[in-house]
Amino acid sequence: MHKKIWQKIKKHQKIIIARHTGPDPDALASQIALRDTIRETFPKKEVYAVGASAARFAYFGSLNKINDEVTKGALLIALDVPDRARIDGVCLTDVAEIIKIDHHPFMEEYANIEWINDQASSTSEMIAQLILQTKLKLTTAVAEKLFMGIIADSNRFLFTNNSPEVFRTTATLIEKSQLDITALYEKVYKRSIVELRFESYIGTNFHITENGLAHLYIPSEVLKEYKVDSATPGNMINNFNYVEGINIWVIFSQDKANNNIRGTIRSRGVVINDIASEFGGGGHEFASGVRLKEQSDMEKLIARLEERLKERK
Ligand SMILES: [Mn+2]
Repeated sequence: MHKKIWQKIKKHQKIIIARHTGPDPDALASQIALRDTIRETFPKKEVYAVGASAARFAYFGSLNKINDEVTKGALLIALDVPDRARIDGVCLTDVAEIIKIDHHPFMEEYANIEWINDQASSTSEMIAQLILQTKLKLTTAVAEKLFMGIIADSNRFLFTNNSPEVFRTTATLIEKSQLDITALYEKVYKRSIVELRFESYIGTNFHITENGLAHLYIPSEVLKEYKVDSATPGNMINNFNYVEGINIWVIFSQDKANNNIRGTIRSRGVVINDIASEFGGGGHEFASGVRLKEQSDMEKLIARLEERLKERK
């Protein structure tokens, strides 16, 4: 697979690299790292990383704006995105070829080449392997981004997809590029006092059921009061792992701008992505998200998750 993808990269003059909407560190890290390694290896190629930017993760580097002319006849590499609907910033109909590189569970086939490894910790891990197995150049800046992508998506190897392979790949990145891990951790994990206060709010207000389901709805007034936005709860959801008596935890936040409710779900050892997809969402087995129209959908989702916990007993 590495060779096949390398051949395609070699062949195309114009390459567009996209990833999912609402980018997280893994999506951005893999995207910008792949763009930069291709540019480094093939200085004459036109390589673009597209999609909406995220101010909060600006340390990964900036993205490119493209027009329709660029899209025509280009190779599109879509990263970290299992379904075409969530690809950000590019029209699929005009491109010549599509390659998908992803670690989410399979959703639909939309590419000419699909490299899916749902056992990988992150898309960044897959891109690191691609670089290490081909003639793509590994610069320090590229290695730093991939390292940050891996630790963000695996939560410093805390999640379940931690094969010996990911440790080996990460060790190789560190060794080859002499990475200053402490400095990189600071970039990824430094947060504001506002977030700390908001985290306390969530911990204090969680409703916890008998079966170990913690849930909370945060209306926009509360988000305003804490000076955070509707995406913040999703970004801090992993901080509530390893709490005794909590097996599934879900935070809903009102998204006034889009007139809906964002829901972020996590669990420890309980599959939840099938339930998320019943509500039009999706994600990984133990980490999923949804967008809901009404508060009544929220109640229904909570009831389904509660049922799942009861079945387990
Ligand atoms: Mn990912």
